[in-house]
Amino acid sequence: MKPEVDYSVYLVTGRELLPEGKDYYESLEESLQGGVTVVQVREKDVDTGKFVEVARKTKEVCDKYNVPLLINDRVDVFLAVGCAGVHVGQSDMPASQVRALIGDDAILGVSVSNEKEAVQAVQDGVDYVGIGAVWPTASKDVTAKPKLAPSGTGVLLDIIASQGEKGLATQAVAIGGIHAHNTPFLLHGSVGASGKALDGVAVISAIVASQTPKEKAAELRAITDAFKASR
Ligand code: TZP
Ligand code: MG
Repeated sequence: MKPEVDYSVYLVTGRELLPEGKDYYESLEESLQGGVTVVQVREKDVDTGKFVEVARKTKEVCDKYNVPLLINDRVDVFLAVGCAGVHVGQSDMPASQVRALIGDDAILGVSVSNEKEAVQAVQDGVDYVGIGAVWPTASKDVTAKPKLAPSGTGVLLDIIASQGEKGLATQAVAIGGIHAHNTPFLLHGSVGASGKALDGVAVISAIVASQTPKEKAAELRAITDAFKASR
């Protein structure tokens, strides 16, 4: 059975962004206590053995809080760890192939930055799309990938409104430069003519770079909960 995922506060890990002296697993646990609803373990520039080790330990912590874990980029790591699903970008293995490998019971997410990619992702059978980068981010080298330059909220709305009357036919989170101060604007501004809106916000630095990840996660969770209650 496919796990139910609440995308409200979607934490993407980023060990390189931890503040001085803060332990990764401690920060992760605190963020889960604060109300993170789904975690993606994202490791760049580590060997596969290390990725599997970090992902396994991350899963142990997530399991304590019944929070699903997704793996960034790597189907092999997902298979080794046995977690909820995989998230891929536009230059990773194509989503349709990922789906064939991970099966229908796993969660599949894809990063999209325009309508065409979003429509393709839905055709490929994703469970959600990550739309971004919405705003400038220090957590990803977007200059190396000009396509990922911050799009602002206009493109986000185009994507939410795509696919006709009902709007985008999958769940959606936004990513890139999202913090508590701009989240209410982002969520309320995401409501399309069809009523379709963002299902959550994905963040790295807003939580990971903080000395108080529990408070940061709780703040985001209060905002997403209030938004959902208002609809
Ligand atoms: N994809 C688009 S922007 C981004 C990723 C992984 C980084 C988001 O990080 P932050 O710190 O929340 O801006
Ligand atoms: Mg990727």
